[in-house]
Amino acid sequence: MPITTHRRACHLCEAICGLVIETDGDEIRRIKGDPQDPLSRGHICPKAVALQDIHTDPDRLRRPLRRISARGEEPRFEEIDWETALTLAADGLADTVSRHGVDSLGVYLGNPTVHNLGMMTHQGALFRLLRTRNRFSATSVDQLPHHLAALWLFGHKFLLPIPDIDRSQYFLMLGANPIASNGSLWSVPDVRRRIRDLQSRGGRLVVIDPRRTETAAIADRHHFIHPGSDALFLAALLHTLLREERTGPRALEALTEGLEAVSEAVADFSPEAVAPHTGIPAQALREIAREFAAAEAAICYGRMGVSTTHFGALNQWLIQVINIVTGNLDRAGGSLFSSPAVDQVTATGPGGFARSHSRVRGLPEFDRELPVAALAEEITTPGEGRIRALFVGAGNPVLSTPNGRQLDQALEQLDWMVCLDPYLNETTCHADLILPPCSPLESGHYDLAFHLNAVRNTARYSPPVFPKPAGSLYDWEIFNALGEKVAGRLGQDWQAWPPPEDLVDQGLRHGPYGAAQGHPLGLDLATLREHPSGLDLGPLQSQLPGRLRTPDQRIHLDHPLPLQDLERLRQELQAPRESGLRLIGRRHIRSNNSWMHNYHRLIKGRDRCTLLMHPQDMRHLHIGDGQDVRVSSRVGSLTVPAEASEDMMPGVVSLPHGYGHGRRGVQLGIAQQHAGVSCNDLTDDHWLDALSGNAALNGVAVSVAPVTDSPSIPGPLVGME
Ligand SMILES: Nc1nc2c(c(=O)[nH]1)N[C@H]1C(S)=C(S)[C@@H](COP(=O)(O)OP(=O)(O)OC[C@H]3O[C@@H](n4cnc5c(=O)[nH]c(N)nc54)[C@H](O)[C@@H]3O)O[C@H]1N2
Ligand SMILES: Nc1nc2c(c(=O)[nH]1)N[C@H]1C(S)=C(S)[C@@H](COP(=O)(O)OP(=O)(O)OC[C@H]3O[C@@H](n4cnc5c(=O)[nH]c(N)nc54)[C@H](O)[C@@H]3O)O[C@H]1N2
Ligand code: SF4
Ligand SMILES: [Mo]
Repeated sequence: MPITTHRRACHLCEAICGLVIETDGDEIRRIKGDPQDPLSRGHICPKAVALQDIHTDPDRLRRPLRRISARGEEPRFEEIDWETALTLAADGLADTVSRHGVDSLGVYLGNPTVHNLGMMTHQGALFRLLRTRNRFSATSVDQLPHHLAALWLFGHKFLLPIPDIDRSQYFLMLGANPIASNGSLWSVPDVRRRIRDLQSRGGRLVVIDPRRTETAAIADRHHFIHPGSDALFLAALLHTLLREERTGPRALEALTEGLEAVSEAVADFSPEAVAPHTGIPAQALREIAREFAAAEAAICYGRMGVSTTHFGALNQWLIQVINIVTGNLDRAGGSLFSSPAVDQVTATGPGGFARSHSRVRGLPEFDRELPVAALAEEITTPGEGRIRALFVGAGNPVLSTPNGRQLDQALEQLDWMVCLDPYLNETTCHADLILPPCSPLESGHYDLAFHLNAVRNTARYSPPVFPKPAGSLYDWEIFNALGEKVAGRLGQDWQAWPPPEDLVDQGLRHGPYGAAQGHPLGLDLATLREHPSGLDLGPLQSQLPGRLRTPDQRIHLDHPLPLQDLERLRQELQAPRESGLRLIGRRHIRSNNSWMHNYHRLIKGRDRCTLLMHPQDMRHLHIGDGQDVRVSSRVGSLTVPAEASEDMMPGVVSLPHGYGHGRRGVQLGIAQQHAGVSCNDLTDDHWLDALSGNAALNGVAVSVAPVTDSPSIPGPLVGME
């Protein structure tokens, strides 16, 4: 057969790289970067080939599964046909809400939801029908603080300022490792080259991280910081900028209000006062403040390492206030809002916060979702509104949420559970039904989420590479079928949603480049299809005040919630810093959260699920390199090999998340050979950002002790504590 060339955006991470995929019949021959893609310009990472491995993986489910063993027993499943599966699923959902009320159904949606067009467009309708308040997602173990800061400052949860690295001169980066992650809330393919370009223009990258990461290694300067102390560092940075009057230029002043209140609130946070807490000398902080203010254009950006700490929301708010007061918001080379072709800012509501609270612990909702740290207790605590049945879509919360072991056990107390997922894994093995969508390469793709966060305005539609095999369903078809059946059971009206492509077409027509907006491009899906490598819509532009969604189109710096949280931070400043080891996470370029360990090409090589420790801490605790150690936190303990690393800050240990595949019932042949342990068996469902309810996955207090009496156990048994 002749070779066919397909062009497609990779949906696996936020970088949305353009790919050229060569196929021969139903086989993939080659996957390489698409040099014509205006955003990624030919860049790809090693995970791109995993698209092929996902597609051919024998463990990927092709037919729905029904559980045939009782709860508490070793999970066993049988394949069933789609009609039976959808009927059973709809019956389960409808029965739950009609017998026990809408809140007895819990919903958790995981990270791949936002990387999947059909899930983005079609999940909402089903859950509007079911009306439960017990909705959860990966947002509250991730980017919740960014949405809150955006809501408080700019009036819309999706108004996230994007670091304009390509035109910047100074980049202050806290708690992010884009060389491994390829960027987050910042779609920035080929970030290594962009950093190199920044440096060759005479610009500088300064990284603040408790580990000398792959990104820190290429930075102009790196400072270790005690985990969880960034809010003190940022408050002192703001304090210094304001005291030394290093604010300006004036452009934003006319748009902002409430600076005096902020100035007062950070008065106590001098560089000298915070230094013992952060570990960063006062002089170094002052230098950063001066360089940042003096740079022609500067960026302050922070990601997981500051979001998932006990001051996550305050961190993200402080970061944007620093960008605003130095005049770096809405400025080329600073941070700007994007203008995506399908604009989620105009298409969705602004989001709201703390309008209701979780039943058991009273944690605040955000955008009608509750913090996932509360999921287990909402299942296990008796009373009105207890979650009895659970829908999980594209998520693996047993491995990805704090105190995952507790959730693992809680899931066994459910009456019923259904998962929309292509794998039988640590979470889905608890389900009564698993509904597997077809392979991603059999679906069309338009990235509704990540064009919004990209360093350049571009748009790209990817048609399916392979036709959908007979007897399989897209994620969106599953949602439509469930909606119809559930509505029938509940006696409610239902209208099937059109295919995602139709919705993208409408979104493009009504977006900023669409005919409905009178734009000369008159963009629609047909036009976009004529540009298989994507359409370049230009660099990010200044858009203030027009883009703001605050009622008066001004930025109010004195929002009461972050200002009150500075009071909580002040208490931290006054207390002595607690001693003891702190646990942080890490990511690796060849992995992606919990679900990409089943591909030989990515997982091969040396064990990556190790506890990195500074040699000084290891000597002190009598731990040898490679020796098994017992790591314990308030909620649990596990055994893992220790690995000596001079790149760790002394007093800090690092373990990646997403491992722990050696549990019973899992059907991931390759991942089980590299099972590792789950970092979230140590993270604490009660160690949160008190303001937002976001999980504090970083900075968890742990103790580490050598395991002397047991030799290291190879293979899957390691995870089975
Ligand atoms: N300790 C610690 N924990 C963390 C983090 C950390 O840094 N440290 N990071 C957190 C972050 S940022 C995130 S985003 C979360 C992720 O948390 P989750 O989203 O809960 O977990 P994932 O590992 O992304 O699991 C994705 C699931 O989706 C399935 N899937 C993949 N593609 C598709 C698809 O196209 N359709 C459907 N229906 N299913 C699909 C996979 O089989 C898998 O079961 O983890 C969080 N947990
Ligand atoms: N290869 C790969 N790519 C991915 C993913 C993946 O799992 N693997 N996951 C994707 C997802 S869902 C997300 S959300 C993004 C995340 O993207 P990033 O946030 O860029 O990735 P992380 O590696 O989590 O980076 C967090 C950094 O914070 C540091 N850190 C920990 N605690 C602290 C602290 O208290 N203060 C400071 N200043 N730093 C701290 C850690 O050492 C780490 O270097 O990556 C995405 N891309
Ligand atoms: S960087 Fe992300 S989007 Fe690009 S090829 Fe790798 S996984 Fe795909
Ligand atoms: Mo994430």
